[in-house]
Amino acid sequence: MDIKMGVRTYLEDELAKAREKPKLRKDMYEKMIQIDPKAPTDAEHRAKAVTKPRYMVWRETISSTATQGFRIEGVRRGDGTSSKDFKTTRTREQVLAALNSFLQGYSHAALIGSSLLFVHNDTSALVRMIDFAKTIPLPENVHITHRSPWSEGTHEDGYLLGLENLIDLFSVIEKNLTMNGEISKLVSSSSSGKPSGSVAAVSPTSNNLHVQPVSNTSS
Ligand code: I3P
Repeated sequence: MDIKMGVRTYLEDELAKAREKPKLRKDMYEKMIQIDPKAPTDAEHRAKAVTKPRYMVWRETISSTATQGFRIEGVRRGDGTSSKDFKTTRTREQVLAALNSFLQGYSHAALIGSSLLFVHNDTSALVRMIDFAKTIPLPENVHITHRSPWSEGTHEDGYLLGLENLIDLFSVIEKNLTMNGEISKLVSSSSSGKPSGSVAAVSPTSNNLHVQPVSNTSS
């Protein structure tokens, strides 16, 4: 599962450049009307094109990016099926359903940990930070919280907001597991020597959580 972090997915520089030199994108207009034919303005319908920032800002608001600080980009399941159909997965309930569909009966593998890449099989799970193409140093004397709302010029990215919301959602999954008694089942089956997931090692609140960058391309 690939989760794109942050309350926005474009650099402030990209916005500024696009404002100086607006470039009309027909492909983005097409992607827009496939999801919501009413989304483009009359002028955009006439041009059959939109600018990239217009598309990106709209894209953040139809997904969970703008409100929750992350969005699911794609999932590939153990049975080989995959889905990229998460563009309008926006509410907490919709995201939770998508996370559950990734865990697919192996919800004891729930853990948290730029994009986050989540991988699990039936006994173990990991999370890696990936995709640092848009990771750049902050301008001098600019400080951000990674939590405050973004407005142009603040450079806030919402990364921690997204991470906290994700941890919160995985805690819901974990709580449901405890209520269903699945954790005690797992613990007893692992202590009886049968192969099983180690709940302690995969809990989102566990100290054993492994989150680390796998690329050194960030600047
Ligand atoms: C794409 C997505 C990518 C963006 C790409 C968009 O939209 O926002 O992040 O690439 O722009 O088309 P979608 O996921 O809805 O298909 P960058 O992050 O590299 O800007 P592009 O078409 O200009 O590559």
